[in-house]
Amino acid sequence: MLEKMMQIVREAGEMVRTARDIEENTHEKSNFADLVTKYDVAVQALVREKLLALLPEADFYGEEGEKDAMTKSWRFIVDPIDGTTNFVRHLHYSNTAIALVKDGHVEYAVVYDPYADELFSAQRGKGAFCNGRPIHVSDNDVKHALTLCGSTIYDRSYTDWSFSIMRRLYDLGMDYRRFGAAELDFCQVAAGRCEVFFECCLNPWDFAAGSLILEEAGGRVTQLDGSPLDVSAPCSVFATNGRCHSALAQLD
Ligand code: LIP
Repeated sequence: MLEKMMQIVREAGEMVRTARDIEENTHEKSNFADLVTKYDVAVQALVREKLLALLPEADFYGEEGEKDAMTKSWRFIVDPIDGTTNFVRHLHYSNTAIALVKDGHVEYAVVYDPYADELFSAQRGKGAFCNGRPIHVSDNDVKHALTLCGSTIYDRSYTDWSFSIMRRLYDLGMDYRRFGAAELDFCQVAAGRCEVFFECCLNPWDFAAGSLILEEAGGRVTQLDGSPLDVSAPCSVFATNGRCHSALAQLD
């Protein structure tokens, strides 16, 4: 199953990498910061067709368009282009993310960055990989932690909370970055390149795949109040290399 998901996400990535006339085919969804392009829709259609051919008995829950009622044990959770704004603005930090969930637990995950040609993958209990090579979180402490921030740009009611957490993490750690594609941010922590990623509210397609990859790389993922993630609904995310988690707990 994982190998076939990797083939599908690579095919999706090639559509993203070779996209043309992006700006002309971009529209607003819920507000000016919530964008969708014809490529988001096309990539999701391609991925949906191939994944349901692979596992017809699964639900499909993608960012764009109609979402299946979640009635089955198996469910694909897909972000066809995570980092859509980066994609539209030619800031090459976007990915396609696919998680396969069974009874609410992510069992398989792939996240592919076509610009860097980095395919992150994990199967529960079998470790995390980047292009087939094992990856593991860093052992850096809080003082040496690089934090990746999310800003929940689609709902400005989270702005004060987001910047309050960013300031507290900045004061305790080394520095912060804001890259704009959550699933890839999880993978940077999993690969040991950064130590923390947080966002005050994310949809399941923005965290389901990355959360398994990070856990399988030795990291820890909770909501900001320390409770488990819920892949059936939007929630906050607090993802670390493990060593930094308890030191930074109670950020909510
Ligand atoms: C994006 C996330 C990002 C978040 C944005 C947006 P999209 O996903 O990856 O972390 O801050 O609001 O949700 O919409 O580009 O797939």
